[in-house]
Amino acid sequence: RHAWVQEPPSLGNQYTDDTALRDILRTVVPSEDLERFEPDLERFGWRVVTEVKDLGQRAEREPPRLESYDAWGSRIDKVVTSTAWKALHDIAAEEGLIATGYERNFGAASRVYQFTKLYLFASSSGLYSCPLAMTDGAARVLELSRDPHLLKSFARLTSRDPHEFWTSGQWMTEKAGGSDVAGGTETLAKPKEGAADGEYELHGQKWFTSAADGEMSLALARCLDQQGSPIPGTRGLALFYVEMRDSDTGTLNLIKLHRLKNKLGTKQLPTAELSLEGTPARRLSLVGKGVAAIAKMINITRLHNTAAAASAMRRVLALARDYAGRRRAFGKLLIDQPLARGTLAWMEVRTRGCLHILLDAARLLGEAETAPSPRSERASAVLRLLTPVAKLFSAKEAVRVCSEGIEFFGGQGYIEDTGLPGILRDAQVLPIWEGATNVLSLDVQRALLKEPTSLAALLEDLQGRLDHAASRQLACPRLDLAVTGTRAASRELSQWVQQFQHNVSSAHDD
Ligand code: MFK
Ligand code: FAD
Repeated sequence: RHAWVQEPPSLGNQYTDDTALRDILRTVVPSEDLERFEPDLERFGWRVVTEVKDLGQRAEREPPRLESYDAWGSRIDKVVTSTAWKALHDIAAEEGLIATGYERNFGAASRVYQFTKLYLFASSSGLYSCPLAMTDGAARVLELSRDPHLLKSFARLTSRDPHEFWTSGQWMTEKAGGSDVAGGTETLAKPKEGAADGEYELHGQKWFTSAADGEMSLALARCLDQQGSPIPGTRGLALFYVEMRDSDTGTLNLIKLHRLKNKLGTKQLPTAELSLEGTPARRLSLVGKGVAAIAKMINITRLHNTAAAASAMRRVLALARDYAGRRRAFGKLLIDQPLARGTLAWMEVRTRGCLHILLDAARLLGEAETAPSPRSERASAVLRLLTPVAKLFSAKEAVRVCSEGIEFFGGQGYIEDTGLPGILRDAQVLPIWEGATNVLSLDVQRALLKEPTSLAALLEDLQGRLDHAASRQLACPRLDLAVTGTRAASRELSQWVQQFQHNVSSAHDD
C-alpha cells in the first residue's frame, strides 16, 4: 500500500469486544439469567456492525423528506423515509428492542437485557434509537394507564412482529417553551361534543415532533375551565393519546405537517413542525396531572438518551482504538505513542463510567417495575435522582468523548465520507433534547426537595457498590486506587448534597 492509502478502521463483534460491558453485566444480573440471554447478545453484537450499521449510514445519506401535495394539488403531508429507515423499524421489532422490557421473561433483569441491546444498537442505528425511546416511554404510560381502549395500541408498541409494530412520538415542545411546558403550552384540548367522557379535540402547534412517521403520539395540551377559558400553568395541562392517521382512510387525523427541520445532525430523523386542527385525542391523565403523567415517559426516554450517549462513546472509541493499530506517526504506530494511549485510556474511563450508570439504572428500572414491594419502592426512589443525573452527565460526556475521538483520526476525522463527523453531530443533540442540562439540574433539585428519601436510597446504593468494589479489591489490589477515588467522590457528593439541603432549608426559614 502507498502511504497515502490509509487502512480504514474496522469493528469487531460489539458485544464480545466490549470487556467492560461483559464485566458490568456480571455484576448487575444473576448469572443464570445472563447465561440464557448472552448468546443473543453475542449474535446481536455482530448484526449491529454488519447489517444495522450499513442501514444506519444509508438512512443518513437518504434523509427523510416531506411531500406536501400530490400531483393534483391535494395536500397530503407525507413523510417519505428511506427503505433503510423502514428496515431499521423491522429489525427493532424482530429483535424485541421494546418487547423485551415488557415481556419480563427475566424479571428485573429484562430491562438490563433490553438496555444492553439498545446500547449495542444505538450507535449503528442511524438514530432509529430515537423513535424507540419514545415508543418505550409511551408503552410504559399506556401500561400504567390500564385504559381498556388502549390495550391494542400497547400491544402494537410492544410487538415483535414488524407488520404490527408501532412507534410513538412525544409532543411537548411548543414555540413558547420547550423546557417550561407549563408556561409555554398553547395547544388547547376541547371536550368533543356528544362524545364519551375522555374524548377531546386538540387545537394548536407543536414545534419539534421527532419521528413524525410514527403511528401515534402522547401529547400535552391545556384544558379549559367551566367558562371555556384555558386553565393556566401546570394545573391546566393533561396528557393525551393521539393517533396520527384515521384507521379507515389512512389520512392524517386533522394534523398538518408544515416542514421537516433542517438540523445540525440527526438528519436521518424526520423532525416536523405540525399543527393540530381538531385532532381527536383521548385524555390519559387527570387535568392538572399532565406533566406528572408524561414524567413517566421522559424518565424512560432519558435513560434511552444515556444508552445512546454510552453507545456513541463506545463506537468512536472502538474505531479509534482500531485505527491506533494501523496509523503511523513519527515512525511508530499511534498505539505505541504514550500520549495517544493516554487519550484512549481517558476515553475508555469515561465510556465505562457512563455504561456502568446506564446498566445500574436499567437494573433499578427493572426492579421498580416489578410488583410493589420495599425493594421496588427503593429502586424507584434511587431512580428518581439517578435518572436526571445519568442523562445530563452522560450527554455531556458523550460530546467530550466524541469530539476527542474525532480528533484522534486527525484530518480524517473531519471528512464526511469516513462517517466520523456524523458521530459528533448526533452526539451534540443528547444534552439538548429530553431536557437540557440546566433544566435537568433543576429536576435534581425538585427530586431532592419533593422526594427526600431518594437521596438516602441513592447514597445507600452507592455504598453497596463501594463495598462490592472493595471486596473485589481483595482479589485485585490495583483496584485500591479506584476504590479510594470513588469513596472520595461519594463523600464529596454527600457533603455537597447536605450543604445544598442546608441552604434550601435556610432559604425557606428566611
Ligand atoms: C436517542 C434517545 C433519546 C431519544 C429522544 C427522543 C426525541 C426527543 C424528544 C424530546 O425532546 S421530547 C421533549 C422533552 N422535554 C422535556 O424533557 C421538558 C424539559 N422540562 C422539564 O423537564 C421541566 O422540569 C418540567 C416540564 C417537568 C417542568 O414542569 P412543571 O409543571 O413546571 O413542574 P412541576 O410543577 O415542578 O411538576 C409537576 C408535576 O410533575 C409534579 O408532580 P405532582 O403534580 O404529582 O406534584 C412533579 O413532581 C412531577 N415531575 C416533574 N418532573 C418529574 C416529575 N415526576 C417525576 N419525574 C420527573 N422528572
Ligand atoms: P428553552 O426552554 O428556551 O431553553 C433554552 C436554554 O435555557 C436551555 O439551554 C435550557 O437549559 C436553559 N434554561 C431553561 N430554563 C432554565 C432555567 N430555569 N434556569 C437555567 N437555564 C434554563 N421536543 C418534543 O416535544 N418532541 C420531540 O420529538 C422533539 N424532538 C426534538 C428533536 C431535535 C433534533 C431537537 C434539537 C429537539 C427536539 N425537541 C423535541 C425539543 C427539545 O426537547 C427542546 O428543544 C428542549 O427541551 C429545550 O427546549 P427549548 O428549545 O424551548 O429551549
